[in-house]
Amino acid sequence: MTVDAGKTVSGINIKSSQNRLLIKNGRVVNDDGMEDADVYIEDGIIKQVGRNLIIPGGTRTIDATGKLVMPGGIDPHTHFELEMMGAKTADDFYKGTRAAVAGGTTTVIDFVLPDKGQSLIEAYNNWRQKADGKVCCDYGLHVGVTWWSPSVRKEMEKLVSEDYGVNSFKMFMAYKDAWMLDDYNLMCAVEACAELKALPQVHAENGHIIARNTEKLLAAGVTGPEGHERSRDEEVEGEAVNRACVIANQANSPLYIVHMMSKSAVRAIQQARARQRQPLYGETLAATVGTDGSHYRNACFRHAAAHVLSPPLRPDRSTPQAIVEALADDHLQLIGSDNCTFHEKDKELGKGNFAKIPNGVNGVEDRMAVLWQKAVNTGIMDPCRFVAVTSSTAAKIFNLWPAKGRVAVNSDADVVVWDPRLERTITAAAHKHAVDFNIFEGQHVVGSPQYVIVNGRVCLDDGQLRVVEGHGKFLKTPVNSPYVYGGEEVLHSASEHPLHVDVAPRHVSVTNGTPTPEALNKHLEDMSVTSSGCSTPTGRKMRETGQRNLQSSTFSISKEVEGLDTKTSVRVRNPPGGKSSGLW
Ligand code: URQ
Ligand code: ZN
Ligand code: ZN
Repeated sequence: MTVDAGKTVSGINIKSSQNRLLIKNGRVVNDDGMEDADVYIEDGIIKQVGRNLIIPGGTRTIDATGKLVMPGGIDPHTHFELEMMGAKTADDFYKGTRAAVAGGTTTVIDFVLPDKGQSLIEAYNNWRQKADGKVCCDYGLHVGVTWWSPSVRKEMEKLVSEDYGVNSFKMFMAYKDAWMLDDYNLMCAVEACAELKALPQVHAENGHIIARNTEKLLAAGVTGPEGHERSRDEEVEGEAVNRACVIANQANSPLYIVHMMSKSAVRAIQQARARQRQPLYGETLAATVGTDGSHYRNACFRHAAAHVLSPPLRPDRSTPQAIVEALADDHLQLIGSDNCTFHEKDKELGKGNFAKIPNGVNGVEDRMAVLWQKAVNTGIMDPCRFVAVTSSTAAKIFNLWPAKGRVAVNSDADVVVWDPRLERTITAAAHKHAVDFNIFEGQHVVGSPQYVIVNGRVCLDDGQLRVVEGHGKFLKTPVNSPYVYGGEEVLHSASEHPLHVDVAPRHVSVTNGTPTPEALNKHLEDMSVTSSGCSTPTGRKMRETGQRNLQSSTFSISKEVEGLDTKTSVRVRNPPGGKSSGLW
């Protein structure tokens, strides 16, 4: 067992000395409200939330005065220890999840990506073997459907069973001659997901157009990283988003579109929502809000190639803010990282041919701080919506709610104490990734985690990283998520929703993206400390299933303390899956 960067601990029950923890004087932020409350944690579970708690002696106390106490982040999109395009990612499951925890993320969902013709179960077992002993936080798995046959359909059926615990499958409309499915097979796979009550996910790009454009660009002598974006511009992404939505609608299936990178893509999903029967979920990336495609024109190959991912960053420099606004307005529902890091030497495989540059960037560590900087410090998003898009919505979609994605009694003790005033500059020299480059290099951010608690263990302790290799566990994600397939009729327009209240996002005064101390204080004070304090669009209220028995605590509390009361007031601007009225 490894603690932090290489110290070995054996025969020590690492949890025993830290199994009771009180987070005092903070402001608890959930996706549907905020409340000034203390949080008591025992044996990895949140046992009490409120004021004047009765706490046993010997409990460690963290003072969270002036801090926000939020559910740990859930990154729904990582690639650790992935082999692709002749290279292997720099971040393995240890270093990748260590970086995640450093940035406030306490759950990741990685992708099993089988080779064409490979058994999905075999690939799943390989992924479990790579990850189980290494992860520093909990993790789940999506499985790629990279080829199609009746045997694949049978394996999907097995994978959604309790033995395997998979509830989402990713299909590729790009990477021709590798992972791409044609439309017929894509539709078969989407239908299979709907029949199994799993969630289909798509990588939406047009692989045929990309292949043809690549031939033409290379023939014209465009061989550098700038050719990557030119071979797959916004239109190529928008077309595929629309086609994926049509296929899902024909299959009468919900759909989750991963890594949406452009205004055209968001426009396409918005248009589809106006006509679609089932929910459509849109995920964007930290990379999309934190940087842009101007880097592809950098004269340094290393620099430009380090930004290559698919779909690419867009040269339109208004894209990052537009994507943040789409997240705030529920046109997009969540933000992942697509963390898929390659060292410089691996990116060099594409020197002389941009199509051979291994695709992928960092993001799992900086996802939360970058979004906070671009969205909350600019006044575009309030902290509740921040929690929704970085954590709670992923928990709901992938059926981990309310154990994950919520600070409430009986939820897992995955908690972040967020210091909205902590200032730092992102740099590869200080990041926890294994990779030698950071696409957010030099960015100044205000707001970062001070403490990160993973299953009740303090893994970031006043800024000091104390992760434990193997501390995380595999999370089985049951199919038939009530959020996706719930009994309630899916609503398509905000105004149709019985709880609809139009509330404008709260804005704070900013100078160059940095809130003034007065504005920040006002922003935090302004927010009501009741559950109605957020202007965020919230999803439908969930049945709080799977709650643990409070009495299983080793400490007997005389008075049961309820979790945050979120039932008194619910403000909904848009239903889950986004509103359909009006073009973005
Ligand atoms: O397509 C993806 O999600 C992975 C496999 C590679 N990363 C990327 O460029 N988006
Ligand atoms: Zn993809
Ligand atoms: Zn990916």
